[in-house]
Amino acid sequence: MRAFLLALAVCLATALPALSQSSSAAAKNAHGPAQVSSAFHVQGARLRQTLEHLSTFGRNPDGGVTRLGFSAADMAARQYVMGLMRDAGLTVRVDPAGNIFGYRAGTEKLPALLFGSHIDSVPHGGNFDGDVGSLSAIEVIRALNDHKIKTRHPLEVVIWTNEEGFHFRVGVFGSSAAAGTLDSSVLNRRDDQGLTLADWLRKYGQNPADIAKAKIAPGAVAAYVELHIEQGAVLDRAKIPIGVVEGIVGIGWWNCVATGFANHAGTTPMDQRRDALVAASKAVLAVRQAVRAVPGRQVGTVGIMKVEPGAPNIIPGRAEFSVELRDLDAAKVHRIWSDIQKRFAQISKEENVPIECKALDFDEPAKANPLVQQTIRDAARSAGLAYLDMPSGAGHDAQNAARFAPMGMIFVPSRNGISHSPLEFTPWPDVTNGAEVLYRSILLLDQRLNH
Ligand code: HGY
Ligand code: MN
Ligand code: MN
Repeated sequence: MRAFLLALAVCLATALPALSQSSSAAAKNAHGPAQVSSAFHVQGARLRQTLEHLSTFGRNPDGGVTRLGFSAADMAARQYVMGLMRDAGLTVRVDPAGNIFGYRAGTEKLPALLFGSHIDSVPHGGNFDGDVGSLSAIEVIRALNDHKIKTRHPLEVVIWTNEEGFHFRVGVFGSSAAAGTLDSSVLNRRDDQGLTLADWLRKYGQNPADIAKAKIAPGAVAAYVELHIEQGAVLDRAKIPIGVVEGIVGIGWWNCVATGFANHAGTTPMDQRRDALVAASKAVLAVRQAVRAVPGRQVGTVGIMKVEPGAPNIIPGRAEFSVELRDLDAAKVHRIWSDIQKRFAQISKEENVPIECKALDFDEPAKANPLVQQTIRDAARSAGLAYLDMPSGAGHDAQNAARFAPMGMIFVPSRNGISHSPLEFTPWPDVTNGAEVLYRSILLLDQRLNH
């Protein structure tokens, strides 16, 4: 993440024509505190109250949540969020992938402006990842209602299904279905309870056979905007309230199995072992070496390691582990994966332990649309908020939305850059700032887009 700092550009110089609500006191100093120069439209206290309530679904004793996509906690949270949408006057529908849409009519026959995020979490996650963008989108609708503002474009709030993808190892599931890139064979994957993804879709009231109908045709959406916490420390360190995302990394997931031979740990001499964990351990280091072997901001992680049979006095016979690679350049991810496979082949030879890997998921990287980015900058400026252009090292549903609509993302700071942790925190004023920039971005896009 530190490397990201090198790529940052402070972008305050170029102003587009002023907005109707804009103030002349727009932020001039990217490092200064937010100068709120014009009245905010969203209500921070109301938004916070809904975020705090959402955090009760799947809450862990340590304060964070485990609200996996396709779980009882997620189901209950979805009901709560659908209730908030209806209370805000939205017409709610759920698509065959379980994505929730809340519709508000426009005054002209135009495609909808779509905005939202996700409410599922990683295991032992926090209360801001996804939640902020989801509930801010609903707050934007409430604020428009408060101010009796009608838009030309219809507005649609979206809550995507199973963004984190821990369950069934398929990240950005719902938005992949919307982009038409979902490999439908994932519907047959089975979880620890013996249920398939298709079974869970049925529990969510959907017919898995209809999954292809979740696809959104290019042109059917005027633009997609997602507000999200940064999940890194760039904004927090620089004390800048708003990030304007330039692009989102591509993410590849693989599952690998090292197959050795389980045997007595006391009687098998050291030179006669086929230790699956030793091979897998070398593989973990090989991933790091391959990722570091080329210059750039790419990252690679082994986050899961399961060892069998798992006893102090048995040589491990099987080790199953994950590999994750990320970069803004998909080709680079694939090149590094090729290098890793060569290294694994060498380790297999050295340890006499075959290592076999299967591709589980690949989320293509995506660039934000220049007009949407500029609109977000203008929205931030009009609210008196300094901003920074930056890449996203985390994956988001927005990267799928970019396949069917011009896409942009708004980031708000994550304290100390901590995320996917119960310690994840975004100060409440920063949450409000993000929601206000979303509000203003939507209204500006409504003015600027004629399709
Ligand atoms: O894993 C990710 O990057 C995201 O938070 N889903
Ligand atoms: Mn996440
Ligand atoms: Mn997220």
